Amino acid sequence: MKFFHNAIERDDQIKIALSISRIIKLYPFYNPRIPGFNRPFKMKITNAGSWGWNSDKNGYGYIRKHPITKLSWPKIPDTLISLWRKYSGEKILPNSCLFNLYNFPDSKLGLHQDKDENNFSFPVLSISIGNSAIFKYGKTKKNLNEIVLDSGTIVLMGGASRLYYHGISKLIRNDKKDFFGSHIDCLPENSRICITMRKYEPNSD
Ligand SMILES: O=C(O)CCC(=O)C(=O)O
Repeated sequence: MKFFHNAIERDDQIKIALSISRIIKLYPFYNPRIPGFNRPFKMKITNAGSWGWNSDKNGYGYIRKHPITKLSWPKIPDTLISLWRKYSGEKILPNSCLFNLYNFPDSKLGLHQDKDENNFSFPVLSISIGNSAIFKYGKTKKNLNEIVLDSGTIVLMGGASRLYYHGISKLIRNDKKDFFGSHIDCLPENSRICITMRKYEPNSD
């Protein structure tokens, strides 16, 4: 697991937030549901790329279209692809980009491994924008580390850490309230967006 703190300058973070606010006009955030239990996650998602990650009562997986609007996912913004090129160490580009929206104070994401992609030789790269959050991670669920992810931090899970458990235990209040303010359409104040880029390989059968 590699952490690149302060990897994205504030103006570029705002550009990224603006590109997400354009995407969500046509591809709104929605609540994925926990398979089996059919309970909503405590965060919302939407996607870009050829494949979007989804979870519903039937299971986890990758889908081609937004489940509510039924539109094919939009292109991954170039600014995000540039960050993949700079930080992932991987020449092949991602074909999936998940946006998670966490609202203060209740949103969180339980410990999990990213293992719906079929080929784990490609890394997973995530970008934090907005409120800081507490990120827990480790090789097993019993031996966890904890780190604060501030806006502009990039996390790379590749090689030995590709299948590490990880999750968000808590959002931290942003008293400045100046980041996702009214100048960024559609994004609530005091929220956090995590952008996760991955390469999904559909099974050939
Ligand atoms: O919000 C984060 O930093 C982690 C996101 C994540 O683990 C996921 O979407 O699988």
